[in-house]
Amino acid sequence: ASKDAQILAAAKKHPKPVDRVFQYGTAGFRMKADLLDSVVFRVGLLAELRSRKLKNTIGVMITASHNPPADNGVKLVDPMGEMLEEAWEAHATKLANARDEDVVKVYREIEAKENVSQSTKANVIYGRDTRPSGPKLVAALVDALEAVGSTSTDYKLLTTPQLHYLTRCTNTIGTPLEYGDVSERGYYEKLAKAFIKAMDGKKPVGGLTVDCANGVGAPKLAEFLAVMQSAVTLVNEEEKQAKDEPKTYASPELQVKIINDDIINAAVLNHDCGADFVKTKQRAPPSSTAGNNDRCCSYDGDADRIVYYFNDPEQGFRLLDGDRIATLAASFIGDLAREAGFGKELKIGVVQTAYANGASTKYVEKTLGLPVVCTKTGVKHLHHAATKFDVGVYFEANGHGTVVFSQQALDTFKKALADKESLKSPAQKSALTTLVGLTEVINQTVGDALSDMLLVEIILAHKRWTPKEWDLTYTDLPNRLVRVEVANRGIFVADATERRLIEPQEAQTQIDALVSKYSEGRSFARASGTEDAVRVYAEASTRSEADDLAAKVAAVVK
Ligand code: 16G
Ligand code: ZN
Repeated sequence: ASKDAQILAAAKKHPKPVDRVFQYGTAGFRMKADLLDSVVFRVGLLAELRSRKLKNTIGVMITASHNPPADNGVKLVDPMGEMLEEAWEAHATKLANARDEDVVKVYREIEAKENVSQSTKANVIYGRDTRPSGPKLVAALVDALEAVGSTSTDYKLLTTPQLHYLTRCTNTIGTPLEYGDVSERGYYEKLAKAFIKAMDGKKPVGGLTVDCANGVGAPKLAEFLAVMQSAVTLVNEEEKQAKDEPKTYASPELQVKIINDDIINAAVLNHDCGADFVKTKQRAPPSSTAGNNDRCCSYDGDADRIVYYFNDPEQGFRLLDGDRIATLAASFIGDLAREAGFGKELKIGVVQTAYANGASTKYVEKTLGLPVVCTKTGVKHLHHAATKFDVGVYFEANGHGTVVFSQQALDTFKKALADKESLKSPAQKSALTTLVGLTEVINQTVGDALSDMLLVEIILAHKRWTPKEWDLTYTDLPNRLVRVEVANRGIFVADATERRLIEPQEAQTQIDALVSKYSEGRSFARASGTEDAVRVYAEASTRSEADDLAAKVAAVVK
């Protein structure tokens, strides 16, 4: 049969539910899993087009992150491991909403509009989280890929950042931009080896409890820890082979206790645990038995998000969120760069969103002396802005984030380390070694809970800090986030920083008037990109003022 006939026949096996409108949003398509069959099928078609267009491998991830177990979702990963280019989000939406009999027509329209190469063959790789609906949705994806004759690889269970890693590796293997081995094992080994080097003999202060949200992060973290056992030998053998003065690295002795690792009972995924629970409820998962001052962290359901926390005997629960990870990383990398001999020519910057606590922004600008850029909510916006720096640290307060290094910065670091003549002191060499180790520990494609966790562990070990010292670097302004149900969230249009409403003007005028009455007051309202609601954020110098300001601004938008 012709390709068109094959697509049509396959599309009919995955009928679109009538009366449903789908939208490719900030995190792809996401909803109740039983509505997604046709959507995933059509994402498969689009992945094939995108792959032929770019003459590269495209990734597809089936996950609904921190959502409840009955939900699922799907998103596309571009060749270097970035999120799908925005212009193609519209194609995804259009294809997902086409009537079954129009699927071929829309597919051909996109193909023509984008000048998709006819002579290239597509290649798509894919993975999924632990949700029970995953295998059935994968089957829909495979039907699409077979109908259009794309080759593909099923990586089965993966964290979202692993799929991003594998996509980049697939597209760069054997080139100067090679990113790592194209396998899960390669991912663990790369991280483990870099972690050992960056730790450089330092030991973490005490153990770490990791809450894996009963999601895919649990088995993956366990696999990583197993690989780490043998990685010390690997690193030391490589040193012996490559260097005339080989260094002997010690085991970093990372003591991890994994909790919430039940991926068999689907009902417990993200339930009373995980990064989203901890961040929104501002407390540890009830299942945690960690003691006072014990270092803890929580991943989300697909392990692309992480927050740290501990219990302070005097103050109670203390959250160390994305803002804290960003400030910790920026401060440490800034120090290392200076010790390694780099000056102002190495541009280090921090990217945040409007939700970043004002105290963290002030700390970065005033104490660290680094520039801060504010973008719209959503990883792709932050990531994009971060690539404008040589070293771009980006985090959303909710724990999505990573650090990106420009190719030029990477080359400069490696060259400096290789150039023995110019290394002035052992301290400089050690700073450079740590810096290079960090660039390999940190997932350059997207925020990664496992990799971010290793980054934090390296920094705390180097500083010999407990979470208490980390918490003391600055004091958060009291803040409140409220969700407001409105008749039509579409009328709320924010500016590029999402800190102000362009429309309705009247609402912004009222918000300004309210904010001016509070000391260190700041508040904004923005339409959610994932829910039918408006979110109001407020901060002020005291808890009661922050609550009060949030309530008043909520009343303005209501
Ligand atoms: C999505 C975004 C997340 C953002 C959240 C905001 C990605 C991978 N995820 O989950 O970064 O914080 O949306 O949700 O970009 P909201 O628009 O409902 O506030
Ligand atoms: Zn996630």
